[in-house]
Amino acid sequence: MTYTTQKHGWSVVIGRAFRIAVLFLLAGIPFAGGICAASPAIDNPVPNIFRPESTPADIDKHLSEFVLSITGVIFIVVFSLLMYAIVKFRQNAANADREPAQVYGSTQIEMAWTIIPILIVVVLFLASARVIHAVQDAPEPESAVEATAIGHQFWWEFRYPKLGIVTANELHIPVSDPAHPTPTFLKLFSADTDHSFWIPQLAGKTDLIPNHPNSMWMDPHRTGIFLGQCAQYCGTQHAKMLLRVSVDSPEDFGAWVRAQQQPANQDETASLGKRIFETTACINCHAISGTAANGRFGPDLTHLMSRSTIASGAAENTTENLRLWILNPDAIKPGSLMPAMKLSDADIDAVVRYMETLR
Ligand code: HEC
Ligand SMILES: [Cu+2]
Repeated sequence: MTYTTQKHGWSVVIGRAFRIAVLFLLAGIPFAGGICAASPAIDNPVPNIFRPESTPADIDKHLSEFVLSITGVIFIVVFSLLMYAIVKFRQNAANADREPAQVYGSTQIEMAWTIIPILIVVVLFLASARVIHAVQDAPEPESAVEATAIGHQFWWEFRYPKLGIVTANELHIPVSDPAHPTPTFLKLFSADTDHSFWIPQLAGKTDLIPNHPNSMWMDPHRTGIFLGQCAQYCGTQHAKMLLRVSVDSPEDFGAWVRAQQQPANQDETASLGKRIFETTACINCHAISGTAANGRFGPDLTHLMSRSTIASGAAENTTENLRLWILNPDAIKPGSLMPAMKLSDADIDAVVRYMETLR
């Protein structure tokens, strides 16, 4: 039998092996990297599932490590055998004119490569099932804080029904001391399409699905700001649907709750801006307690200035950004569902001044 042959030197073999190895490594990067939120004023390192700060995230991390080590061993074994075969049985002058030995059927080998993978899958399945049960079926203690998250294109609405608080994008929850746990139990809804609530250091992802309430919980072990991201593609501005969780000490959380429960500040110095706000379409989409504005399409603005970012973490909450946002939301978040309101310069200044009284 004749077939064309090509001589393969060592350099070609090593070059190919190197390229294959690089491909495998690249494939692993998204897994290990965590997410890099583009939110301003990050005082926390990049969110990372391998640095958990809450029980569900901790359990998830252990499972990830378990799965990664099993799959890592499989990778090393398969890759080593592959390298061995590539190098050992490569074509050379001595064997260029022959076909390798042709082997057909081996009950032993076929049994082995059927049964071992089945066992591995069963082990991974049982380990996952245990974690799902531990996280999903955890009982809610009396002392839990209850909140509701509603996903909107492209921002988060947070409600605390028992505390009478409505806010947006920045969730405040108390730190949970293991001796007196105060976990936060969240109910998850969606106002439009699928979203996913993901704070890598506090808990696994949970989807927000229209007409299908979901729930999740977290019990942060330390105070601080934790960043996250909508983790389910939900439209053009999905990438700028960031999440910010402030884990507060019990005193700070109490103070935050009391401040949020106050009606909106009625600052007379901003009455012009208030009048413009109340006589334009703003009030169809935004609520400000104690005023005629009771729209629910956009974020509640009653305590706008208590938030450090606007537009779901897309920009810092500064005078310039507020002005730019109201002038043309697309400049900050192209495709956002707030229209450019076409106010005159003077009117925008007045409205921004009013916004800045909403502490
Ligand atoms: C058609 C509905 C609609 C109208 C009208 C509207 N907005 Fe908005 N607004 C939104 C939506 C939706 C968002 C959230 C956008 C996002 O983050 O993707 C928003 C966000 C904002 C924010 C940022 C809030 C935050 O915490 O992130 C401010 C401030 C704001 N709007 C002010 C105004 C003012 C002032 C007017 C009137 C001049 C106005 N809006 C008119 C829908 C509207
Ligand atoms: Cu989303």
